[in-house]
Amino acid sequence: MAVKDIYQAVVGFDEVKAAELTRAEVEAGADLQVILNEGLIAPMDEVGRLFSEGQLFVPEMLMAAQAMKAGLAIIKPLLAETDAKPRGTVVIGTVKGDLHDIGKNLVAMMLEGAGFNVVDLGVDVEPGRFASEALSHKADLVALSALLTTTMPAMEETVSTLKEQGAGVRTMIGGAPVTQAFADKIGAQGYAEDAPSAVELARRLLS
Ligand code: B1M
Repeated sequence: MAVKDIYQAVVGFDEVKAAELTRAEVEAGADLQVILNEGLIAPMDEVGRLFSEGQLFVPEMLMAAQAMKAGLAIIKPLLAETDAKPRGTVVIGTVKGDLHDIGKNLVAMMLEGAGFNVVDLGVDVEPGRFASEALSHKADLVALSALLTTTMPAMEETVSTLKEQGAGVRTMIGGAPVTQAFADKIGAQGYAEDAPSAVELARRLLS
């Protein structure tokens, strides 16, 4: 039994095994950062790579993310007791008027798996709420998702509200109808096409 077995459980989409092995490694005294980085974050990078290459699809990525979350749930309370610093805080949500959350949840899980502290506001989130939550959580980045062409204006409104009230927080957007050109037009700092690229972009924006 070793941290690499947790890695294998995550890339093998085995939620139960990922949790059991993480617990066993914690009890055996393994370093929490090693479990996090090598057992839980590294396999999500690999899953993201395989997705980008077209070797894995959304359902598999979701299953891997669930396995990663099962392990993360065990070490998170223990990490909170140490000085472990997250990579940054990301407030994420689907914009006002839009109830689609599958892609947004995937992005949130991948960001969490990559070591970010993620505050998920859910769906149908008002621009003012994004701003107030970003301020109260001292967010480094606000991530907006939209799946409807009719809710793209709410994305623009949210980016403007964040500029007015969000104390300089960076913004990134994504979702099927959204493009880099739209991100440029509304003044968002970044656009990501899918969940793995959202992780890459967040890393870049916060580096
Ligand atoms: Co709706 N729906 N829907 N729907 N729905 C779409 C989006 C639609 C394309 C279907 C169609 O007509 N072909 C269409 C939108 C058309 C348009 O605007 N251009 C549509 C419509 C019209 C509607 C309703 C208006 C239908 C009606 O009631 N008449 C209604 C609107 C409700 C509302 O939001 N106010 C509606 C309702 C629903 C359900 C509730 C039934 C359900 C949502 C359930 C849920 O999310 N919990 C639903 C679903 C499931 C879909 C489809 C079938 C699938 C969406 C999905 O989950 N895809 C969708 C058609 C389709 O896409 N084939 C459709 C899987 C998911 C993993 O992909 O969300 O694209 P996606 O996320 C990707 C990327 O976009 C990206 O990463 C993810 C993967 O890596 N990404 C980000 C997403 N957010 C990101 C954020 C980032 C970065 C990347 O950074 C912040």
